[in-house]
Amino acid sequence: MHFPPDFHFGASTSAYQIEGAANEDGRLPSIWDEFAHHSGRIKDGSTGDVACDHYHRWREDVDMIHSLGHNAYRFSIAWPRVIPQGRGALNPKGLDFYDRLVDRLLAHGIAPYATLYHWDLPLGLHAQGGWLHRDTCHAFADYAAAVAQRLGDRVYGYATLNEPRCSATVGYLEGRHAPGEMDQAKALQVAHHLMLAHGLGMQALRANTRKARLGVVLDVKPYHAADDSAASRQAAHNAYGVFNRWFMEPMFLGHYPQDIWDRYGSLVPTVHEGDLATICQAIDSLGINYYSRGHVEHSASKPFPHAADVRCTTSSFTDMGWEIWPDGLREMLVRIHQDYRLPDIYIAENGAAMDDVLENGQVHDPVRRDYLQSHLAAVAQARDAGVPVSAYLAWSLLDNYEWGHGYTRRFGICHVDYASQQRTPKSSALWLRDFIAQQRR
Ligand code: IFM
Repeated sequence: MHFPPDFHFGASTSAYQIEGAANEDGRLPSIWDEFAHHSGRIKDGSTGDVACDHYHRWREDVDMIHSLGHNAYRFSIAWPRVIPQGRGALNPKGLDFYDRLVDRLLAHGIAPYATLYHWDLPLGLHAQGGWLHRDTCHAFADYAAAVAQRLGDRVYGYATLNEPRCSATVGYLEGRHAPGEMDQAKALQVAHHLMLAHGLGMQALRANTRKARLGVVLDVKPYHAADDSAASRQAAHNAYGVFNRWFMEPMFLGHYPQDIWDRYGSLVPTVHEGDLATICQAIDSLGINYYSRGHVEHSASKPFPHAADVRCTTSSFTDMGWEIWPDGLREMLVRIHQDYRLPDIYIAENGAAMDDVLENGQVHDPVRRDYLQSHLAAVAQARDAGVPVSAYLAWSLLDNYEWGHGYTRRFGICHVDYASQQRTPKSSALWLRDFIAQQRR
């Protein structure tokens, strides 16, 4: 494996999952505060009120990132910290926090990658319709402009949204994430509005930056048929369309995938004239989040895309129950490059939840180390095949609040003892540090 000297290696986090300080310095609640406190749907009943207390420990956290040899760090900005009601008055203390964070990263030679929306919609906006309402897209663009005016080109890469598929599907169809709805038509309308917010947000970022790299972060997955039947192959094709093409084609080609649109029938979203042109903005860089593949068979009893998961008996799985399938990362990189010819792609998230144990001040996590190594190899193979991949950011820097799973899943390359807030780099983090150093030689 060989990566060029300017390749970025680092790790990712998101605001609600690590910051804590939920009621400090003018921050108001987001849909996740409400959901975590009141839905009864968080596995351990926990909230992000304290999380990793990063809001108070950000200096030490940046120093730790530096000590691990990373030259990039991806974090998200909490909209309810910066514009607590979602629209209107800016909260200077909120922006100050990210301003200081960015400066410290830069002082350590770490490129800041900032995501503007990682699922924490201000509750005030949700009360007015939230993502079901077109106005929220314009509020997002105003927020994007405010952030870019303050942080400007000190941020290396801005992403408008993290995983709009997940916000829309898990939040509005499956009900496992905030705001906990279960309605396919609403999920598709929300997806459309998220993409519209991305387009308007891109315009706002473009108008307020000169050299920062602008784009979006999408979760991606290849789908493989579990058997050779035509029905299962069709289910895999359709599932790929629902998961990936539904978002990539509007954003990169300016239209919805017609085959999938037709299959949704009366559930399709309301699309205004000009929306798709707004959504399809030229981006500088696409972030992809890759964890696993889909392995499916046809199931007539399931709603479209009629695909049922099949557990592959020869595979290994993470603590999330996700199949470890590194070649899917190479496959997706090559396919996205062939289909859309984007100028740059980076891995914005990739990692594994494991049942880690802190023993004698150490965490030995060889399965996670192998996971990182095999996925880095997949990135190197994609680069060798001509795909322009510029960065690999592991998910996550820290064990953190894993949404509906609360604190029961550990994704960090650094262990967090939530009682003492002590951070301990796991053996995978030390392996990655040495791997990066070896690449730099
Ligand atoms: O923790 C999440 C993250 O917030 C978004 N991508 C997937 C991760 C693991 O589930």
